[in-house]
Amino acid sequence: MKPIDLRSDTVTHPTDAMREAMATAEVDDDVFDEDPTVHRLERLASEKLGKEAALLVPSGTMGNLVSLLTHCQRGDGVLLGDRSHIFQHEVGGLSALGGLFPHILGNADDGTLPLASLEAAIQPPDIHCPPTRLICLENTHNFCHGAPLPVQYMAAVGALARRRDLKLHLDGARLFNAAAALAVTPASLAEEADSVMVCLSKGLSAPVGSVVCGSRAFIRRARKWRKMLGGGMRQAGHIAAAGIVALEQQVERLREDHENTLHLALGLQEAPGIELDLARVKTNILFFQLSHPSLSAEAFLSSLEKDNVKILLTGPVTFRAVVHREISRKDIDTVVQTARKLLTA
Ligand code: TLP
Repeated sequence: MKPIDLRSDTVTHPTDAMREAMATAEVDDDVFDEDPTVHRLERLASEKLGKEAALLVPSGTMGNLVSLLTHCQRGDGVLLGDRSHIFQHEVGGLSALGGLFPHILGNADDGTLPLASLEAAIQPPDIHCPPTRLICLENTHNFCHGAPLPVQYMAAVGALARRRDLKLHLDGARLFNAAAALAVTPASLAEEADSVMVCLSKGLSAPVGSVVCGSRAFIRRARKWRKMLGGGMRQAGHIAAAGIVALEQQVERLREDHENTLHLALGLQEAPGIELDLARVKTNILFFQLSHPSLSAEAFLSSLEKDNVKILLTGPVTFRAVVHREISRKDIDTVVQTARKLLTA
């Protein structure tokens, strides 16, 4: 029996339309910048994000790294949230490969970096200090319960960045989820950013790929960093073809995932030992805690798995469940029943 896999929306498989498009894509060598399908995807992505140009990269991690390397020089300071994916889950690539200095600020629970802490963290032009070059935001904010950051906040950080002569990079791995949750366009959320990375391989279900968008000059320089990192791909149109289907056919239905996530939260909050904050459930990511008199977090996790339900344990008693296209309303009901059965036994 196929497991109900809530570990991440990255587990989604390509749709039939994607498989068809990949098989029949017109392709050529993208390192020569001659793949027509990659060009189509990059045009489509840049239009949707309201930027001049775009660059297909193999992963979100590479997209963020390419962007940071393009904005900064060795020794530059980057303002980052302590719960950001770039800080926590990208192997420290910005320091290891880029020689960049991560200046870590506390994320508020809503995923924002308070304007006052950003302002206070900007280093003076002092011989002792790494020059602050870049602010990074994440929208939706994965480890802040998938919080969508509103347009007004993005605009305020953009204004601050311009005033203090900094660049702004947006990790928009799930920017389309944020746009759906806030009922705004993805371009309005990316407007203030000098660069934005969006993933095609998460809720949008493409098998591989992310796109970095920015000005023409920025993307020209980013292309060279991508090559240096080994991300120059040849007949990449086969991958881009699935990405085009993702952007054209999978964006509208993200709302369904958000509704199903709320349904999951409503069901789980009734189970004994589960604690969650319903007010924080805004997109497709649900975090909850377990404090049960007789069942440890590890035992709960492995019992769920025996019952065909996979989720992630992200802290000693903290779980993350991510809803996606391959999770139906019926699956959610099954998960809720299974969890309740295990916790009341
Ligand atoms: N996130 C993955 C894991 O790495 C945690 C997940 O399952 O959520 N930015 C954000 C906000 C992300 O959530 C991720 C992946 C990335 C960047 C990196 O994308 P990939 O996995 O394509 O390198």
